[in-house]
Amino acid sequence: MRKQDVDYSLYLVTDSTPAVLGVRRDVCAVVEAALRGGAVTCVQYRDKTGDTGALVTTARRLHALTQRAGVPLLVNDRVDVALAVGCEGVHIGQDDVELATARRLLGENKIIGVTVSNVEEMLEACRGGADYLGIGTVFATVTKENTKSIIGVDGLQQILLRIPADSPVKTVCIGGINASNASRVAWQSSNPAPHHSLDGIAVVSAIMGAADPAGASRELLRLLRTPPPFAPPSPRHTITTTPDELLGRVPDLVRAVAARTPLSHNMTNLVVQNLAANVALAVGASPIMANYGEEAADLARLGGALVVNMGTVTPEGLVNYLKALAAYNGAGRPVVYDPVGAGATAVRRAATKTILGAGYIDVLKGNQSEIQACIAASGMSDDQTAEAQQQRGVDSGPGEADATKLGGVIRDLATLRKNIVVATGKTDYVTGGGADGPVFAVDNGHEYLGMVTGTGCCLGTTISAYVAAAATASPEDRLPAVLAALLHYNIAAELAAERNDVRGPGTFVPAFLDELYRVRKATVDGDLGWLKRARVSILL
Ligand SMILES: *[C@@H]1O[C@H](CO)[C@@H](O)[C@H](O)[C@H]1NC(C)=O
Ligand SMILES: *[C@@H]1O[C@H](CO)[C@@H](O)[C@H](O)[C@H]1NC(C)=O
Ligand SMILES: *[C@@H]1O[C@H](CO)[C@@H](O)[C@H](O)[C@H]1NC(C)=O
Ligand SMILES: CC(=O)N[C@H]1CO[C@H](CO)[C@@H](O)[C@@H]1O
Repeated sequence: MRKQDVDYSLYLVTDSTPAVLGVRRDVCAVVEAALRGGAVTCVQYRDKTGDTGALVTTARRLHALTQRAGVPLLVNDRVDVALAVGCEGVHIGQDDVELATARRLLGENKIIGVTVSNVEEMLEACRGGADYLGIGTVFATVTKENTKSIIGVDGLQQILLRIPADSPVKTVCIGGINASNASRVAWQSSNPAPHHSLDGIAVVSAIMGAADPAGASRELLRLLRTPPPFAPPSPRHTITTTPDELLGRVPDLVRAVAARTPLSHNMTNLVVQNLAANVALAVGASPIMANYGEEAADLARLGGALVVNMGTVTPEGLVNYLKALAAYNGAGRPVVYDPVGAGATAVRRAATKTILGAGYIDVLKGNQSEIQACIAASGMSDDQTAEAQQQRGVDSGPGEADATKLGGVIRDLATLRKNIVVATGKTDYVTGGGADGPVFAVDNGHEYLGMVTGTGCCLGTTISAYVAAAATASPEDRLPAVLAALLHYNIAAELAAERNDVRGPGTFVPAFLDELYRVRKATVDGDLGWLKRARVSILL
C-alpha cells in the first residue's frame, strides 16, 4: 500500500483501559471485530502504559489483522515498536519524539501523523513533512482528561482553513466524536477548494467501547457520508448575489411568512416576551413561549424555527437551550442564536462558547460587541481578528475603515461556521460567508429602536419567522430571508417614526407594531411602495 493512497475516513484508535474497553475484552478481539465490519480504514495502536515486550507482541497481532483487512497500522508514539513490527507508521503527539527524528528512523515511505491543536502546530507539522494531522481535541472525552486543548468544531475548521493549499497533508480529527456528532463534524469541516477538508474522523470509545464494534463502525462511516438534517442543499459559499437580486426576492418572502404563519419558538428573555410575541404576530408568525427543553423535540417537528436568546442565563436555562438546539438540529429546522450581552460576564462568555460548540446555528445575530464575543468564543485568533478585537471603538458607530474590518471578520466567522452572521448597529451587516461571498450593508431603521428595550430580541424573532418560512419553501433563500426580515423590521420602524402621532419612544412602540402589520398587509396586496426605502449595498 502506497502511503499516498491511505484512506483516513474512519480511523480507529485503540484503548486498552478497562474503562473504555470493558473488563473482559481483549483489544485484538475488538479490533478484529471492528475490521470485520469493513468500515474501519486505518488503525492506530495506542497504549501508554504497557512495557515494550508486551507492546511489540500486541502490535504484531494487530498488524496481522490489519494486513488481512488491507488497512494500515500505526503505533502511537513508539517508533521502536513500529520498527520492530514493521507496520506502516507512527502517530506522535506534541510531547513525543520529534517529527524529524521519527522520519530519520522510519524513512520516507512510512506514515507519520502528528497531533496538532492550533494553527502554529499545524504549520510546523506541515513544514516537517507530516503525512497527516490528528487535529483535536474536538470535544471533551472520557479517554483524555486534558480539557485545555478542546478546540471545538470551530477550532478544527480554523486549522483546516489555514493549511497551505499546496500541502499534500491529510487530516483527521479526534476527541469525543460518536454517532451523535459524526455527521455534523464531517459536514462542517468540508470546505471548497483550494481549502483543505477533513479527510476522516478518529474514534476511540465509539468503537472500542461498543457492544457491536462492526455495527458501530459501519454506522459511523454511514453518518460521515450523510449530510446532517440541517445541511442546506447547496453550499452557502457558492452564493453570489447582488442587492437587486436580493431585493427582488423580498416580496415573495414577506408573503411566504404571511401564508405559512411559521412557528417562532423563542427561548427568551423574560423582560421582552410581550413585545416579542406581538412583533411575531404583526409580521405574520406564530409565537410560542417554551423555555422547557423537553418540549423542544415535539415543537421542532412543527415546521418553525428556534430562537435562542441569551437574555437571562441560568445553568438550568443553558441545559434547556442545548436540548432545544439538538432537537431543532435533528429535525433539520433553523436555529437563530441571539447572544445577548455575550462578552459582558464570564458566565455569559462560557455560555456562548457552550452554545456555539453544541450544534449548528443557522443565523447568528448580535450587535458588534456580541459578535466580537462569539468570534473570541470560536477561538478565532488570527491577526485580523486580534486587530478587530482591539477595535472596541467600532462599537459606537464604525467609520468606513472599521466597517470593512468588521465585514471581513463576520465573513470569516460565517465561513468557519457555514452559516449566516448578522452584525447589527446603525448599519446592519449580513453575510453568508465564503471567500468571495458578499457582505451586505443595510442602512435602514430608526434611532427609536435603540431606545426601547427588547427591540434587538424582537429582530431575532422576526428573522426566525423569515428563515422558518424560507426553510420550508426553498432553503437557498435563507440569506435573502434574513435580509427581508431586516428590511421589514427596519423600514416599519422608519414609517412608524415619521407618523404624526409618534412623539418619542413611548408612542413609537404601538405605531411600530402597526407598521410591521401594515407592511405585511400591503405586500400581500401587491403594494411594494415601502420597499423603495430599502438601502442595501455591498460592503465587501
Ligand atoms: C455520544 O457520547 C455522549 C457523551 O459521552 C453520550 O451522551 C451520547 O449518548 C453518545 N451518543 C451516541 C449516539 O452514542
Ligand atoms: C458530541 O457533540 C456534542 C455537541 O453536539 C458534544 O457536547 C459532545 O461532547 C460530543 N461528543 C460526545 C461524545 O457526545
Ligand atoms: C450590545 O448589546 C448588549 C446587550 O443588550 C449591550 O450591553 C451592549 O452595550 C451592546 N453593544 C453595542 C455595541 O451596542
Ligand atoms: C415572539 C415569541 O415567541 N415570544 C415569546 C418568547 O418567549 C416568551 C417566554 O420566554 C413568551 O412569553 C413570548 O410569547
